[in-house]
Amino acid sequence: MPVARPESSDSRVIAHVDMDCFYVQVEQRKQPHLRGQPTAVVQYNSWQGGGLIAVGYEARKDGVKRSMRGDEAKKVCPQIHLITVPVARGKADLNIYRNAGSEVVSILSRKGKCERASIDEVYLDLTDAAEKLLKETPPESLESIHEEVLKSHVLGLNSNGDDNHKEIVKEWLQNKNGDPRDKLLACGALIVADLRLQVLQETQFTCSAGIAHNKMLAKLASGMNKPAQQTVVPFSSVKDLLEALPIKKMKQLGGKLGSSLQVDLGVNTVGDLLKYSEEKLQDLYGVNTGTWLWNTARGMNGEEVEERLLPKSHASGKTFRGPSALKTLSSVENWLKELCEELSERLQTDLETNKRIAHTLTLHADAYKTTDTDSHKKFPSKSCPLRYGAGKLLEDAINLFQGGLREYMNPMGNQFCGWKITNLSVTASKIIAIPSGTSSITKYFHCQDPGEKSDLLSTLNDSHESELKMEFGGEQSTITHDESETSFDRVDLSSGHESCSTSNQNELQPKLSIKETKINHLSNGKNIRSNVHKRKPTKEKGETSSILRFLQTNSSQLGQTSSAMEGGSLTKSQNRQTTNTWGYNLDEIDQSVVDELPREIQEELYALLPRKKANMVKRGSSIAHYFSPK
Ligand code: DCP
Repeated sequence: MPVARPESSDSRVIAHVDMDCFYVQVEQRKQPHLRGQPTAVVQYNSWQGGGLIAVGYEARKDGVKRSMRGDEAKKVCPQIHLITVPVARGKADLNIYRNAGSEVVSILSRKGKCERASIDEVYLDLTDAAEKLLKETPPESLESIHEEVLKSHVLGLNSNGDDNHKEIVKEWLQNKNGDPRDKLLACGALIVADLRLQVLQETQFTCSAGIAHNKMLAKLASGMNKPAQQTVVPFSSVKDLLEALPIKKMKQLGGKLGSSLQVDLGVNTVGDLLKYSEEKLQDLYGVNTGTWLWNTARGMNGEEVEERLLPKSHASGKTFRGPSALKTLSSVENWLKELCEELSERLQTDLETNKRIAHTLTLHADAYKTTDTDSHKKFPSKSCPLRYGAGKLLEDAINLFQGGLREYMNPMGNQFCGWKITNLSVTASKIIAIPSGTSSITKYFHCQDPGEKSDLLSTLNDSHESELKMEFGGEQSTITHDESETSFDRVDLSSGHESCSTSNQNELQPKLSIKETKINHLSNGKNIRSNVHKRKPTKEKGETSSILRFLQTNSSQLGQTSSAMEGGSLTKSQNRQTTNTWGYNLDEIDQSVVDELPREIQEELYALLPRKKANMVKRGSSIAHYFSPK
């Protein structure tokens, strides 16, 4: 349900930029001879020539629509070029489109807060840039204005198709006596036109844009004049714009809520909503949605542009139409393997490139029952904490699927047959940047003197290195000891492996019994407080074999491995005397071992592990192997 947010200011300058027939442009850049030719991109699916997912504007002129299949498009436009999306693992591989989207985002983010909203669209908050421009070089002071700005559509100017269009727009842009809010939008139009030209020059892609005082209006406007054009929504034009706008065209009203407004209230346009009081709408749809509807009818929307250049989640999915629907657990597992491998690669790339960690894995499926009248029941989506590595993702995804299937099929009758899966996807979400500059586990690996660099760190380039530099002491990295509560998860080595028992917790664990760690977040200079450990120990103190004690040390004992680790097990007395550091470089640590560590430590390690998993020295598949004598 939509949530109303107070309009933060009606003089913000917000732009929504949307690429034109994006996948087609990406393909045309790859194959320049297709430029100017009717072209469409089709799904990887040979049935009736595959479904169209992007249609170039030349083909649209000939009547080709996205709802068509390749064969139909060929009938309508025999000269059309149909390009099939690249394929990997038996499914569409969208990487080239994602990467092309990233190229565009990196350009559009040059002038203000930038939110990547999808593979080919972004929101920009250009308020500061527009205010600066207005102060320093207001449009009225400009001798000439670029063609691209003059081609803008300004709602309410009634200049479309007019021979004098550019003159009329120029007058509006340079109107000394104009509404101050319009002046800001005029500056926004100049900035956006410039950004769009930069995108064209640097990527060869065209895009369209809407420029308004909020996200909702900007989004509405960007689609009004395509391709390669921009539309401005002055405050004075909002009422007319919304009056005639079909209710279903409004973002968030395309579904059930919009249908209810049509059917239950007879509301057909956004303007029709104006006759309802806020209280009435709240009575009908709840407080939040009621207020949101009331605001929407007036073109008000307080949603902020979030600073986000990277996707919010990663998903890998596949549709199985008609006879290709999946009917057995093993076929589902085979596909989950493909999907999890793809997801794992993308997570790894995100981790290495952007130092971000995903926390939640969700499995979605569409299913129907062949034996049941209850065919409308939805297959439940299931989530769990995300574990890195394709194998672990797969294991968890299979469990989630089976959990969903049990619920879907109603296990009372224990009937698991007669289902078909038509869509399957795995999604990684809650992606969070790893705080850099923390008082870090890395100091426990080779040459861990706070002033020294580890082997790994010294191989990193300067900029990376400065981000990874560890902060010690003072407010920036305060570790609170809490002897009474052991708050890190223990890693239990007893299951089938050598066990290391710890007798003296206070001696061996004080530095790691952290309740709260203040982390100096170097990237934004703010101190953020992280409650790192919440989980309870699973064993009594003194009984637990924990990796953590191997990670506590002081700088004078660096580089030493425990001489007491004979045969992988330690006696109580040996433990008391031991100086325990891990004598391994980070890149010697096997990934499956990292997976056994507490999540907070995993996050740090993943950020540091270089992209050379293949080169990793495999000591063993379990943490226990790291405790044998060196
Ligand atoms: N896309 C897809 N499946 C869909 C819709 C779109 O894979 N059902 C892909 C192909 C599009 C891209 O997403 O090129 C962006 O979708 P848009 O809806 O923005 O449409 P286009 O960019 O293709 O065209 P337009 O110029 O109308 O925005």
